[in-house]
This record gives sequence, C-alpha cells and structure tokens, in this order.
Amino acid sequence: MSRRKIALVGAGNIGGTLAHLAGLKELGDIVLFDIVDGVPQGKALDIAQSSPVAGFDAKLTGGSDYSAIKGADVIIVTAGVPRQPGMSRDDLLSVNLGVIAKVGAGIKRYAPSAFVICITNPLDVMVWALQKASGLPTQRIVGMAGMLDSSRFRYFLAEELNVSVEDVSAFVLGGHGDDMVPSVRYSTVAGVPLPDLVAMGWTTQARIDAIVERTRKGGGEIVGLLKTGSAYYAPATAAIAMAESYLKDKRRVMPCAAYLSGQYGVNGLYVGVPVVIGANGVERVMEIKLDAAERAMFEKSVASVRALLEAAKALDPAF
Ligand code: TXD
Repeated sequence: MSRRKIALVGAGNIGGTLAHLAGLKELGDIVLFDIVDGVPQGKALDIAQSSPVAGFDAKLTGGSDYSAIKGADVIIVTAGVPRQPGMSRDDLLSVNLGVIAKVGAGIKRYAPSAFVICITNPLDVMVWALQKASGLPTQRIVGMAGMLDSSRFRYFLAEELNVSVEDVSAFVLGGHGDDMVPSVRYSTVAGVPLPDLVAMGWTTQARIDAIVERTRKGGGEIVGLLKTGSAYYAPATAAIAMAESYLKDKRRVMPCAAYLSGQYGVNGLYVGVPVVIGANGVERVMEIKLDAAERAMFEKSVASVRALLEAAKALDPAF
C-alpha cells in the first residue's frame, strides 16, 4: 500500500509541530503549505533531515501553491494569525475569515475527498466557514479544540490527584471560548467519576472548581507566558490524534467541534461535542445527558458561537 498524504495548510508553529509529529508517527507523506515562500520548504527539509536519526520514513515537501495539497487524504488547517496578549480568540475573526475562504477554495479544487481538521481560531466559526467555502460533506470537516481543552483538563487533574495522566479521562463540551464546559461528572480516574473522588477525600470541590476555571483559561495562560503567540505543542498533538483515528479507522471517541443537525437541540452550527472519528470522518455524535446546570452552561457557550457566526456573516456576505 502506498503511503497516505497529509497536507498541512499553514506552516507556522502548529504546522511545523504537526509535520514533525506526523513524521515520527509515520502517518504518511507530508506536505507543508504556506503563503510565506521558503518557510514550508525549510521546515520540510529540516524535519526530513531528522528522519534518519529518529528512524521514520516519510517524504516531506513544502510549497506555496495550492496544487501542493492535491489528492491529500488528511488536511490540517492552521493558516491565519494567532492571538497576542490582550487579544481574545474572537479578535481574529475578520482576518482569519478571509484566509479560510481561500483555503476552502483550495481544498475544493485540489483535495475534495480529504478529511479536514480545522485549528484556526475562532475555531467554531472558522470550521463552519471552511465547510461552506470547501463544500465538503459536514462529516468530513471537524474542528480541533475539545481534544486540546480536555487534554489540559486531564493534565491538571492528574497533577492534582497525583496519578498518571493515562488514567485520567475527561472531556470538555461547547465552543472553544472562555465559556467552554469542562464536564466534571463525566470525568474519571480509572472509571471513578470526579464527584466520587471528592467524596473519597482525594481532593475538594473547591480545587476541582479552580481546575475547571484554569482549563477554561488554559489558552490565555500560555499566550500570557509566550507573549509572541499561542500554544502549539499540545494543539498539534491533539490534532494528530484525530488524524490518526481517521487514517487508522480507530473510531476513538473524541470531543471535537462537529456539525450538529438537531443533536443537543442545536441545528446548523459547529460546536464541541463527543464524536466517533473513523474512516468515514465523524461517524456518530454521542449525545450525552446534561443536567440543568450543564445544559445552562452549554447553551451559554452555544449562544456565544452563534453570536460570532452572525458577526462573521455580517463581515462577509458570501458565507
Ligand atoms: O485549539 C485550537 N483550535 C487552537 C487554535 C489552539 C492554539 C492556536 N489556535 C489557532 O491556530 C491560532 O489562534 C491560529 O489561528 C492558528 C495557528 O496558530 P500558530 O501558532 O501555528 O500560528 P502561526 O505560527 O502564526 O502560523 C500561522 C501560519 C503562518 O505561517 C502564516 O504565514 C500562515 O499561517 N498563513 C497562511 N497560510 C496559508 N494561506 C494563507 N492565506 C495564510 N495566511 C497566513
């Protein structure tokens, strides 16, 4: 079997890390695309030169013409501008909307059969715009945010409870904004729900509440430290896990920004919910039962996504 092709649109901090991880995991041949000529070629060559020592076989190339992504099996989109300190994700709307319109047209022309993962912020609106601009079926375009947010949540919980990150399972629902909904009831350590761990005295409700808050602001914490951009190691790792589930038809259950057509009472929006990712893309949306408080938080988050979507439509009538 010939190798699969993974196209990375945007060869910045996340794009470069994606290329490195995809190489190390031997997911396929990799092409980096960016409007800045030289950067995708340079990163591709640098990573290719690491392959003999790291021990992976992959062809890595870079380009600044959309024909480079031709026939890709998976496309991961990070093209756009990231946040600077003091900026919210929503401040990126107008610039990144223009970028996504071009990327969507490129995908439509050169790789209409791909599975597409959008990372560009503001995430829930950008993935919606990318689906519109590319015309791909909704189940073949998802947004990456929930995997990152829940990985942050898992990490903080593992640190608090002094257990392996591998045994902590958690997920975050809703839009990728500060009103995302980290689910405490559905987060577990080796199958034991967090509320039980509080009852067992492993931690306190107040400490869990603080972790939920830190998770919500997890992206901003990194932006504040880096000062020149946003997180990239954890976002890239999360997106690669999604790509791998698709390429290997693993059918992992992952929180992703997925297109909802009635589930959770939401119609025609991309919002973070748990989904099964397999060879057909989003194979199933897992509709979990929310209690009244969770539902209220989820609806608040959905309302933020909807408001931003209206702002996007007002900026660009083509959407
Ligand atoms: O959870 C999440 N979804 C996120 C999202 C977590 C972290 C960061 N998130 C967002 O990802 C962030 O707010 C940005 O919108 C994207 C990309 O972040 P990254 O840190 O990789 O930004 P860089 O390093 O600035 O890279 C962006 C690249 C850069 O090389 C530009 O030249 C390129 O995008 N770019 C383009 N490429 C192709 N086509 C066009 N039009 C274009 N415009 C810019």
